[in-house]
Amino acid sequence: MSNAASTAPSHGSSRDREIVDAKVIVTSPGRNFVTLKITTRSGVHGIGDATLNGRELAVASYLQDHVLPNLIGRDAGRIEDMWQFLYRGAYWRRGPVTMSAIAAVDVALWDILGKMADMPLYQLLGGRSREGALVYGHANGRDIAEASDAVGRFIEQGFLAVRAQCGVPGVKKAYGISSGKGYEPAESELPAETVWNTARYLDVVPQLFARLRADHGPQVELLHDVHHRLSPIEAARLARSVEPYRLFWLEDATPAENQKGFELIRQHSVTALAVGEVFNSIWDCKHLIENQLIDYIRTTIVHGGGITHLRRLADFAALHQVRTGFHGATDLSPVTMGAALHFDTWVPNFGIQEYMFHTDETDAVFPHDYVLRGGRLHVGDTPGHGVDIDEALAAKYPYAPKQLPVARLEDGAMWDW
Ligand code: GCO
Ligand code: MG
Repeated sequence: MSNAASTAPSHGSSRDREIVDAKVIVTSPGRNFVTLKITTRSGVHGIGDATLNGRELAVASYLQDHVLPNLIGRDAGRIEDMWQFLYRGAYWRRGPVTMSAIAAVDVALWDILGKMADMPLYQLLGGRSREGALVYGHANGRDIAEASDAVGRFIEQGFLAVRAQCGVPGVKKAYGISSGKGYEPAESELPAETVWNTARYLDVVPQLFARLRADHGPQVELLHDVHHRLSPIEAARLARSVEPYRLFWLEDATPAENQKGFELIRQHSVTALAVGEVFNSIWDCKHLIENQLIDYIRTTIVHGGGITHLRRLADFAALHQVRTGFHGATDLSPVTMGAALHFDTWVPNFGIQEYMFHTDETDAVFPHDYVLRGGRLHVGDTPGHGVDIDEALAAKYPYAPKQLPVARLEDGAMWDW
């Protein structure tokens, strides 16, 4: 753009960068997404994802009612100041709703900055550290044999890393098992009720991974998500029992409110641990990182206050040899995926990126330029984060309330989901 004709819009002055419009777009092309679109006086727009699965309208209202009035008239180029204004200035800090709203603004402003600079986001962050971001796909099956077939299909498609989940004998609806066309946990207006049995689960998981190594060999990276279901000592037992199968990581092995629990797991096992998809800030993982109780931090851009905050978190993690492993389920929109991939392309202590395919409807509403090649996702060179929203198409998919399931024990008591 530096040699563009003189008629090209100027972005040089704070007047050109003034935010003149900001709106929240709620759409449901297969599942619900909340998107923020910010436009400057010089006509550049940026978008940010604000989706919080099952609680979408809380973030939409936070943005609409409490953030948008503050944006109009401000300089879109003051990204750091905007972050501090929304975080410190709100008085009420942290929490998933607040941090998702802040993330949406932050990502939209980085997108605008990239477009104004005519540079892809990874370039603004400091340039490429790698050619593509290693991703893992989701294989699941009602039993071990089906899960192994599913892993095989991912390997055939070129995936180098696969997360594997299988049904638990005697448990009707285990975590992560699809009911047909792909896994999407928020399927009903009111939460589906599932029943959990820890003992049966602890028996089946080592058998699953023994079978996966026997069927698929030592090369493929294998991952597993416990989804916060175990007590610390149960998690320690599981982590130890899967050691022979060298998992890339064991995720959310125990709820992280009690961070001491991770010390117990560490005392008993050398299986790598990942945690953090439900965290919102560096303060949620500070203890885990500085005590080297985890190996991968999963907090991602949309729920962790955007690029501005995640950059700080990743740098802090790097000091302690903790690598990134961003959450990337289908409830994170392609906007988050695009922004995350630029981040992954730059961040020196990258580990892996979760990747689930969005539906064709979602991909059409959010045109993007990242592509999967050889088990890695590659970002394009479109200025900004490379993802846009087709507002006319988005309007065709009205919001449909959906909540995540809940888990109960066999005696009916509530359990962790
Ligand atoms: C994962 C996650 C998801 C979450 C979902 C919640 O590791 O991908 O655990 O499946 O449950 O993103 O909204
Ligand atoms: Mg998870």
